[in-house]
Amino acid sequence: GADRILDRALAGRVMTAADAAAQIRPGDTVGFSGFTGAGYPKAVPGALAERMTAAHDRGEDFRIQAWSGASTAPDLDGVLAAAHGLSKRIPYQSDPVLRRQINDGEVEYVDAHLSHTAQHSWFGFYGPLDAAVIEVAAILPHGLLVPSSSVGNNKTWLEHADRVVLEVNSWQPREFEGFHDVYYGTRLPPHRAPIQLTSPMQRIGDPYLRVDPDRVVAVVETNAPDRNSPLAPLDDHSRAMADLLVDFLRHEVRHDRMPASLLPLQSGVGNVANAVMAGLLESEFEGLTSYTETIQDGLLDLLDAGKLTGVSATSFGLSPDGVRRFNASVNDYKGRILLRSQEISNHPEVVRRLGLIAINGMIEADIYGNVNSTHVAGSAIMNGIGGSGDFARNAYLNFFVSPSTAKDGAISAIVPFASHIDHTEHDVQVLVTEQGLADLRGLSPRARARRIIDRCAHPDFRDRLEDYFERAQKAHPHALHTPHLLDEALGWHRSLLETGRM
Ligand code: 0RQ
Repeated sequence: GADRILDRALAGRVMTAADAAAQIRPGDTVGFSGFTGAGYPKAVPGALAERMTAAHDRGEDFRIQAWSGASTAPDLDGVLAAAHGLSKRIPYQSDPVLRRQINDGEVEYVDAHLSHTAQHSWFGFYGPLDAAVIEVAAILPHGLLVPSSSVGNNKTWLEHADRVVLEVNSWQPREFEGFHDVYYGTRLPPHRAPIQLTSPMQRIGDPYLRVDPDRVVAVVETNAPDRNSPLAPLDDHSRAMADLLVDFLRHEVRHDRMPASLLPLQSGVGNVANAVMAGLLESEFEGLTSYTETIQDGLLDLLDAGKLTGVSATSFGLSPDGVRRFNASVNDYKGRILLRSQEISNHPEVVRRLGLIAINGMIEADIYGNVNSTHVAGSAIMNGIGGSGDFARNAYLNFFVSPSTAKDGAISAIVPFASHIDHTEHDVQVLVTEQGLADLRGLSPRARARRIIDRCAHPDFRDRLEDYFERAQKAHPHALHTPHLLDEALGWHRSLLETGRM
């Protein structure tokens, strides 16, 4: 559309996706936009994948390193992986084809805290960034860009990359102008200053991203939707976990550990997180705020109901129905939704200051409260740590939630020893399964074990956990702080690998 590219020089650099993809060379490191399936480039990755396949057919090597905000979509991670075009991927993914290649050893994956990527890139820990491919909603004069449905690491990639390719997606609402707050005050140590953000909806930056127009080598026009995945209908387990969690928040308010309007909420992506938002919708809570990563349908519901006064995030993660609702009333949401860079949405300093309530999923927890968010049986990656560490470690109060079993009851989510640890026992406060809620605050390891086994384990596995715990205490009477039977601690996972069951 005519209102999408308002810079004369950059309008002159419009070209096809195929021509733009030719700007990316074998061996390049490329920073892509995209976070939870929102705001990723829709056309250039596919055109690049075709060039990679053609090069491979000629017997030439053509692979790149890809950095992003977080997960993208089949049109980006999926096509590049299918073309065997990725050598390394940072910092989060959830694509089935890419996951298989990582687990097959074909692609190197650096699974990093999402608040760390931008600074680690600036510190030079990852090496130079050759190119950036960034989706925007519009290009304004003088190198100002209206961001798209996610901000992610775009500010950093735009500043850092030698060559910039912009995709202007006219499917994204032009009304996005004014929805973003891009903070340009970050500095590198030893010159850092405090981030002056003291309430979730406070603006501390600019509504626009900036780019040096001289570095923009291509502009591509697109009109394509984000990857908007439908949400599964709420099942009994999600509802049960949501009820437990909301009831626990009531308990915290009654004990004066939280105001009646709670503290800013952060929730991970997925059905349980969405169920918790649905639980809050049905509850008496009002005047809620959210400082989170991703805006799912449940947060829109809370905004629509007037129970949530505002939400700060770095991306959308809406269902097709959620997108329709949002697009139909974009202007009504202006001022109540802010998208920031992920270095700010997930910033440990800000998370600690605001005192978040952090709610995230897990794969498994052990009886002492160590949490595994990322690996199956210790070795195979599922998605990645994402923002869960940024939030949980620094929150006022954190929850890790999961059904007590996986794969139709074959696997226990509560195990003697976690096969991989993303969140240590020191960082984990409340565990929730459909069986119950274990408040671990202020408990010693053995008290935690009793509570986790009693409250959270599935009845099919409870006796065996109990038995492990009792025998571990008898076996080492002078090592009773965190009793373990080292030969058996990972036996449940060995059994999973050998028999498909724990
Ligand atoms: O796999 O579909 O093949 O059966 O894991 O599990 O129960 O559908 O739950 O979608 O909430 O995902 C931890 C992976 C949970 C997610 C995790 C298998 C299970 C299924 C998904 P199938 P569910 P969810 C901010 C927060 C890390 C990032 C994060 C995650 C699949 O929450 O990636 O927190 N978290 N980000 O069968 C073997 C077990 C299992 C298991 C589940 N114990 N053993 N497989 N599964 N438990 C957001 C961002 O950072 C963007």
